[in-house]
This record gives sequence, structure tokens and C-alpha cells, in this order.
Amino acid sequence: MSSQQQMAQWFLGLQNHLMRSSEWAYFQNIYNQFSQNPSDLSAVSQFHRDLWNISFADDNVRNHFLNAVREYHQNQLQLKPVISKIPVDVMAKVNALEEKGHTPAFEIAPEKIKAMREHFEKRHTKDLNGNISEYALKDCIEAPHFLEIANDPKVLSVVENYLGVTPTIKVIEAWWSHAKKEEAKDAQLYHLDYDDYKFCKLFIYLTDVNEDSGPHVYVEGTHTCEKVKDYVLKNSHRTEEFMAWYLKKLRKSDAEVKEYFGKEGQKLCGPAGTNFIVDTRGVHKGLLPKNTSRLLCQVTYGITPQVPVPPPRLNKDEIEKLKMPSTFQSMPYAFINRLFLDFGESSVPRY
Ligand SMILES: O=C(O)CCC(=O)C(=O)O
Ligand SMILES: [Fe+2]
Repeated sequence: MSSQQQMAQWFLGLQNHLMRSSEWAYFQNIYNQFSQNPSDLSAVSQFHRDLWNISFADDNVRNHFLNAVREYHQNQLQLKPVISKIPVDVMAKVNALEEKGHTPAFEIAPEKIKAMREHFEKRHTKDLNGNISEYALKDCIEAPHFLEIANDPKVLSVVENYLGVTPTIKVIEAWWSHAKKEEAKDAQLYHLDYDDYKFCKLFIYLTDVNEDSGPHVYVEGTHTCEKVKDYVLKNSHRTEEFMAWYLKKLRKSDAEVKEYFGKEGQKLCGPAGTNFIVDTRGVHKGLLPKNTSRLLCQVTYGITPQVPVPPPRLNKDEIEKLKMPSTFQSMPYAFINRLFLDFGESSVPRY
């Protein structure tokens, strides 16, 4: 099955689930404007376009939808939590994510970081915009320890408990932000990401990152409507202007962030191996590095399998060459990684 078919199945399965119980009447009403047939893919995509716009501005709608997805995952797909009894340290990180929008993740052994860095240094990058150059997906998947860290049960448990549903790995990537460039470009300027109804990213620095080597910069407490409401109130003399700036202006200047939020972003620095989880629905940027370039690995976890470009999936033989632990073939890991790894039809649930 291609990743497109994989995506379609999940969305159709969810639609059937939403249409079954009056608990989800809110979603049925939206869907019924487009079709009565839950297997109509074009209606499903119209439904999500509408629901996305509503839920982006309303935490209650978003949470109601997350509850529906959780029920779909548990009851229809029979997915179990990654760790059934949530460890105390995991819970503390979930709380930090909810509160601030970011949290340190877990320590990674230095020899793993070294092996990852050495791997990437042997591969070629593709220039993106003069300031940033990225590695191919294949180089990321083949990087030693990368998938293993992305699937660390504790990392997944933080992500799962923050998102409220079994996550899907949507994007795996690695890139250099090059030092000594003239001016910040694209994601080096403040912005919000729109990757999913709810999502978060794991960042792993493979180089030492201080203030001059391009840290990730995050404006704490800007990742939910509820929290942004505080800033709307603070800017009540110019609410419309604030909302237009917050929602419509793709790239936001440092001065505007300071003016509207009354504070600057937190610079997340640390030696190679530093890793953290961030909800980049909050306002953020990757600071333009001054002196030394930054090598970053990143994993995006979301609640739906919707991605801009569905990646090709590795088949069983290709996966075997990666020598990954056998747990990857079992649930919920096979589900979480299904956009990248294809273990064959028998290994996947009915999504
Ligand atoms: O380079 C960074 O630190 C941030 C990049 C970014 O905007 C993102 O990962 O969403
Ligand atoms: Fe971003």
C-alpha cells in the first residue's frame, strides 16, 4: 500500500467512526453539508478543511476532535498506549509542554550523537535557500539511532500524552543552518507552524549550540488559543490588528513579537546531544547562526497522517537492512511509523 492509500484509509475509517454515534453530532453536522456518504473522500477532505479552520481558533472544538480520534484509535484500531502507566518524569514533561510549549526530552548517549554526526557528514545536502541545506529522507532514515530515538518509548509517551492520541510520525528530517550568512530567511524569522490539528516536534542538536550558533527560539505560552487570549486582552485596544498579525502575517519581526507579546523568545541552547520537544504551533524561529553552523535532526509527530508530500515507504527487506529492534513491527510502533515503514499487510490494524 502506498502512503497515499494509507492516509486515505485512516481518514475514511475516522469518518465512519464519527458518523456512528450522536456523541460526534457536531462533526456530523459539518460533514453532512458536503455528503451523507462517509466513504466520499472529496467530502472528507472538505470536512477537514472546514474543521481545521474552526478548530484552529477554538480549543474546545479541537479538544472534542482529539477525543474522537482517541476513541477511534482505541476502539476501532485497538491501539494501546506506548507505556500504560505514565512514568513521573514523562508526566512532568507533558505538563511543561502544556504550560510553556516546550520541554527538554531525555538524555542521549554521546556516542550515539557522535555516530549520527559522522553519518551525516559523509552524506550530501541539498541547498534550500542559501542559508539552510537539508539531507534526503533516506539519509535520515539510515542514520544510526535516529529512528530509535524518535521511537524511544518515553519520548513517544510524552508526545502521546501531550497530543492525547497515539501519534503518527509525519516528517523526519535533518539540516544545517549555515553561519556567516547575510540575513535571516524563511523559518529563521518568527512564525507559527500549521502541521496538524495538534502536533509537536522533537529537536536533536548534533552540534554545540550557543547564542551565536543558531539556537531554536520559542515564545513561551503562545501555543494554544486559551493562552493567546491573554495577549489578545493585553492588546485589547487593537484586537483586530493583533489577530491579523498573529494569524495572517506569515513572518513576524522580532520587534513585533516584543511589542505584541511583551517579551522575547527563549533561546534553547546546549551542547551537541541537547534535545527537546516543542509545540511549534507557538511562535518560534531558528536564529540565524553567527559564528558556527548548526546541524539539527527533527521529528514531527501529529495526530493525522496528512503530510504535504507523502514519502515512499521502505519495504520489509529495506527495513531489515536498518537492523532495527523487532518492537518496530509490533503495535503501536508499526502504526506510529506507518508513513515510512511498510511491514506488510498482515502487520497493520484496520485503519
Ligand atoms: O531551525 C529552527 O530552530 C526552527 C525551524 C522551524 O521553524 C521548525 O522546525 O518548525
Ligand atoms: Fe517552524
